[in-house]
Amino acid sequence: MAKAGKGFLVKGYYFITDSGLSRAGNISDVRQAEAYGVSVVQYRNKNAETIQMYEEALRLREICRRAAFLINDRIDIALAVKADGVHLGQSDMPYAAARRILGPEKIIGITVHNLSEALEAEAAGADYLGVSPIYQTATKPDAGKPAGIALMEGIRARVKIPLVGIGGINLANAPDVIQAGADGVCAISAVVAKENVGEEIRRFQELFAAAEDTG
Ligand code: 3NM
Repeated sequence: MAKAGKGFLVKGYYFITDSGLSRAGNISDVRQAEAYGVSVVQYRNKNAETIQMYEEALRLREICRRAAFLINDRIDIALAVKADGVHLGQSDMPYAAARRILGPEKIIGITVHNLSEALEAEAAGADYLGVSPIYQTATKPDAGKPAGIALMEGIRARVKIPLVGIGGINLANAPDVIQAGADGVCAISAVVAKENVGEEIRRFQELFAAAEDTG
């Protein structure tokens, strides 16, 4: 089981489910993500009924043994299935309230779009930040204007907790995001929509290994 709270490290490819884009379904995709050694699996489902989310999250919880298992937005589902934590956007439950509900051990990640949100989230106690959107994305139509890697660089210079880039990231542009200081990258359409999810994850993990080799 992944360590929660202070010992938690986001590193490399960060997996987020997308049942709309997936070919083989969330269960199969998360099995692949776990098998290929991702540090985080985030269950994100904006359309499902609560009962469907609960039942699917329970199954995914069982699959994620090495990977930290996080739930997007839904603190109630995270508690109900004993997830390792949650990922919260700027219009989800505020960090302090989420922390009171979840207690000190659970992982809480926060999406930020600028430096001031990043500084605020770190000061509040977030375990890691999602920095978004780096590039143009069709996966989240309301993601807003792409910030480019300058946002990652600017936040990296001021923030110590782990940073994950998201939004329009693919195998071609991920090296720039890593170079800008990202500890992890999330790429949904570049992985989940592909035939062989595990193989695409492996390619992303190789980019991180290559970046470490060259310092
Ligand atoms: N959140 P893709 S962008 C889930 O900007 C999500 O906060 C975003 O998908 C944000 O890798 C996004 O296919 C979707 O661009 C990312």
